[in-house]
Amino acid sequence: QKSVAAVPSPADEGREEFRRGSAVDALTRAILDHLYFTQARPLTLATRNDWYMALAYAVRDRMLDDWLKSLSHLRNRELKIVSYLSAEFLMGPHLGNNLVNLGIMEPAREALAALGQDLDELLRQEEEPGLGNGGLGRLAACYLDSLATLRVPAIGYGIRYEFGIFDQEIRDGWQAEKTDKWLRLGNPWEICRPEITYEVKVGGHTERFTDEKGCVRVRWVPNKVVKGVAYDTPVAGYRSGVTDLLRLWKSEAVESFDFQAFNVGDYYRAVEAKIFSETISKVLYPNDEPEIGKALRLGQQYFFVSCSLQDMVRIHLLRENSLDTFAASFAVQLNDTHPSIAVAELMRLLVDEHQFEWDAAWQITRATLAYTNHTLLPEALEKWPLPLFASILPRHLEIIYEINRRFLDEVRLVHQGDDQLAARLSIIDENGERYVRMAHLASVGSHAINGVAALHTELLKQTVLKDFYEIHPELFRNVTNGVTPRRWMVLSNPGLTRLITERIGDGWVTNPDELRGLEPFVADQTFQSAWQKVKRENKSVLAGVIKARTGIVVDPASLFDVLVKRIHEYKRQHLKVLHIITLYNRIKHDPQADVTPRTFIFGGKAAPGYFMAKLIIKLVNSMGEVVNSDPDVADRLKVVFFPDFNVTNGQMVYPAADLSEQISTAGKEASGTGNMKFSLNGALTIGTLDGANVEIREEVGAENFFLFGLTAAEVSDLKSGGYDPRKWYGEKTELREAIDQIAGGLFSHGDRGLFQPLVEHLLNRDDYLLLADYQAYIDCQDRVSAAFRDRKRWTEMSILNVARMGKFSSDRAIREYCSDIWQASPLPQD
Ligand code: CRA
Repeated sequence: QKSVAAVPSPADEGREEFRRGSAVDALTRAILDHLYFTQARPLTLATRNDWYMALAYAVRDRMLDDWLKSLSHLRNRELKIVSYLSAEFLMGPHLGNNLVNLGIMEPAREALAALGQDLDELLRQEEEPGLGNGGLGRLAACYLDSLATLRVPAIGYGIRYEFGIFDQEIRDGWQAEKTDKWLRLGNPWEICRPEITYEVKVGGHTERFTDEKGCVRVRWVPNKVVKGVAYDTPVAGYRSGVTDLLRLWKSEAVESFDFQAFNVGDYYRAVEAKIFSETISKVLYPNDEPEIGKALRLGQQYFFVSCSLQDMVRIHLLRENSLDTFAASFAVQLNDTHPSIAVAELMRLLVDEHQFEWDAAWQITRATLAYTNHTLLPEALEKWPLPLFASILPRHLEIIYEINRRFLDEVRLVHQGDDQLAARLSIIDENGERYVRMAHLASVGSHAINGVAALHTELLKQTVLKDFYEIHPELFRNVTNGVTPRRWMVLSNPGLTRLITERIGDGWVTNPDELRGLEPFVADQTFQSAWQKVKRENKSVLAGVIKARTGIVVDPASLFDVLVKRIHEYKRQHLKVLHIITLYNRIKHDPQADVTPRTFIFGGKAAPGYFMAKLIIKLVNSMGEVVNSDPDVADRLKVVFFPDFNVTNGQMVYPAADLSEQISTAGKEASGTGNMKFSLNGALTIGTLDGANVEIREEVGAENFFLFGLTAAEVSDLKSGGYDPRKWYGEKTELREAIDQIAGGLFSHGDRGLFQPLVEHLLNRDDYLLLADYQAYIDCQDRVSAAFRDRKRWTEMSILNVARMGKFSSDRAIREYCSDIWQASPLPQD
């Protein structure tokens, strides 16, 4: 005891100032210290990565006090912990964001300069953890930032994929995928917790037995057991004093298990089991794409959900001695259906492992879980073939049958005789081959169901979850998505941040409604030119990067017209292509034509198995080659496909955009969040009434938004009336010309076969109504071109867009989740 007391506390002021202080000299000492003691490098041999690592460790040290404090809060039974279950967390590079949130960007820059290092270069050294596909994963990351900033105790639970989203290269105009080896040079942000591990069973069968109290219980006898190991990454709030936790699970082999096999001489079975175990967290799968139904993916989902729930049970039992109050300790959010097996797993833990009665367990489960739906696309709704499901999760299938039986009994009681209704609501799809419908499982097991934008929530209630809405309208709510202004403004657009802060102070960073304070300056000459200058500088930087990565020279004075997001037919990148070809033809018909100079910037990855999306990338590049090299165009149009669009690249692209393209077929894009990032950085939007575009337009004002196209209702009317794309093709000359050129090989060196699948699809099916929306889009783009020529008016609109974007902060969204769904509150200020 005595000797313990004699050890000075690490919290002693001054003693370890260099470990925690944010003054320049403290940071300098800390960086040198890590270079030597952590990286084991003398100054003379230090590589850029060594410097990056040393800096990262120095920054991480500065998060530890808050982090440890937050971890100890987890034991405080008064506080509800938000547990965000997500198969994806697209965090983006950590270093810059942590410097911003800790408020030490400038001291770090100075400290490095004194050491002869350039902070910007070290920022570029970080390989981003691409543990997500796009919007859904990035949303989870923005929400963690807001939770920590708002001081809400939270844990993000997910998978530590060894290979995240592939790196995209463009070869001969085609996408080529490269394995993302993000862990290659080490990850200074994570801390492995080898003592926080859980076993996860897979496969096998179940057995009934009578326990010592005479109750019939079920035992699950798996044929494999996998171990999950926790890897923790701190998530610092913006100057909030709170650091939340991202806990990702890595799968490993359970030693006892393979030894067993080894002992009976089955060495190869043991090695196979080990390989299977390590495969679980190997690679991230595409989402929002046609469901692939791979066993491994179901394995991944169950793996991380089981580890996470076991972890929550452990934490809860540190606070209380019974699981009765579990729902008061944790609010668990299911980020889409990927973690929806949580419904059955929490039931299994309570009933099989903790001997709860069914009804009590069910009450706790529903009180704990809530479900966010992120897509209406039928092909992206998860459902698992029954035999596959049974072979991996036999016990869960039994539990799901029981949940379903009880649920459908209730339905039948209220809606007597309506067998159709029961069949439609059933968790098991029995039309033909049988499936487990994960959206139904999530809906039945949750106390709240939400969509991610007002329109999306309405459509959810009218279509995919119509029957659920009719029987339980009180479960439904809307929480429109948001993005964090810290990463998407302060970090990525320092020029604009400075300009705004000079005028209205920096309160807007955590209270973006204060951006309204910019409105009085819209017409102010000096402010306008400063505003234009910032945009111009951002465009020049991007132009430099474009030149370096693609060889294409673009003019920062031209209109930067940007379409970056995953490549998908519903997002209609090919509608943009038709627009560019139309402008090209206008120039070809009249080389003197008065065309507003534009740089078209595309970016985004295609799912590796999505042929049409890959063909669209090829089309953009092939068309770009023709347009970019045509002397008649005389540089008035430039087409760029910016390779490997990810968070890092997004941070350069959004601040440099003049025009944001949000042109999905109405009713298809659940929300979109790129649309928010653009607007927040002063781009104007051209868009359909889809997803959050509707609300963005409401906020910024119809006169500051370029709207075109069919509404969701018109889309479904048109489709039900038997849509014939050939009618539009026949009527619109410019459209016909563009399509004929693609088909005729103008962009494929005469090869008429290359783009045939695209053309054929457009002319014969056109599921996403490009042809029907074409003319409205072209006309609207003509208005954009005219507007851009009036620089003053354009700048006013740009300022107004930023001033009115407050609603789309993820802080607002998180406040809504806290009050309407989680009943969670912030930690008191210390
Ligand atoms: N692809 C939607 O399509 C939405 C994000 C986040 C998506 C986007 O419109 O902004 O979610 N859906 O809510 C999805 O992943 C599984 O469904 C997306 O990222």
